[in-house]
Amino acid sequence: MKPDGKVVLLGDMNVGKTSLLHRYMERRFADTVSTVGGAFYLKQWGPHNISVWDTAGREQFHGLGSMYCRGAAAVILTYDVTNLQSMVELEDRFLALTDTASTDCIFAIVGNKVDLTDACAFLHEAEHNNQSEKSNNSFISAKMKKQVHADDAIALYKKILKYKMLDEKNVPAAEKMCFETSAKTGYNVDCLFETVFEMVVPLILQQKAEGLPQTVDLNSYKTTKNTQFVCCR
Ligand SMILES: Nc1nc2c(ncn2[C@@H]2O[C@H](COP(=O)(O)OP(=O)(O)OP(=O)(O)O)[C@@H](O)[C@H]2O)c(=O)[nH]1
Ligand SMILES: [Mg+2]
Repeated sequence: MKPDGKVVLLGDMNVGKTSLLHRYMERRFADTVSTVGGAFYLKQWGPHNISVWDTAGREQFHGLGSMYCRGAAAVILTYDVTNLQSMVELEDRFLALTDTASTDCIFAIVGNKVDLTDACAFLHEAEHNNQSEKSNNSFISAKMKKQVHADDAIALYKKILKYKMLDEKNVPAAEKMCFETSAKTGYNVDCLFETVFEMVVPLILQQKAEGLPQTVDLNSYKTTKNTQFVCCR
């Protein structure tokens, strides 16, 4: 089955790319091993099949990144809210990899592991799972310092627009495309992927429409041939 569109997760090692994708597709949080190369899931979204690529954040696999991004309809740039360096790397190391993506590529910026810093994300699972013994008190004792804030993600989004020479008026608003998630509790994970898939649909339709003239060319070529055949007889 040929996918209709491609979404790629990029970001430093250990930020939780594999965990986010696993949470969304398998509906759970499991132990992961650091990704080697890349892997993809196929997601059926209405009549479309979207491939969602998980890439390796390790430096040694960096060269593969632009290959995975080739023709991507959306790129999800992921950082860890407890690790400032992971945000710095997005701009320094990962943004340039998206040069091979579609010119209309949609960007989302995701701060993961927010369960470690924000009570609402930590308690998220508790709302949906009565067996959970989580409490606000256990959160307060475990809380970590948030090193990257939502404003920093919005600033990066605006830098990306500049880098891509895109006009803010023609792209989704920064506030809509910057997310804070927890693969561990599931907080905001569905919202992230569903927002991205919704936005990718018009692009898929456009790519399909652009593919149409080729089909027409092929048919007219056949017709010409047939006509010639008739003439020769
Ligand atoms: N607390 C918390 N831990 C998380 C979360 N997401 C991932 N982790 C943990 O962070 C570590 C790295 O997660 P991965 O999903 O393997 O990270 P990755 O970005 O795929 O890393 P690479 O494959 O090396 O690029 C694992 O120990 C996960 O259990 C989260 O939302 N909250
Ligand atoms: Mg991984």
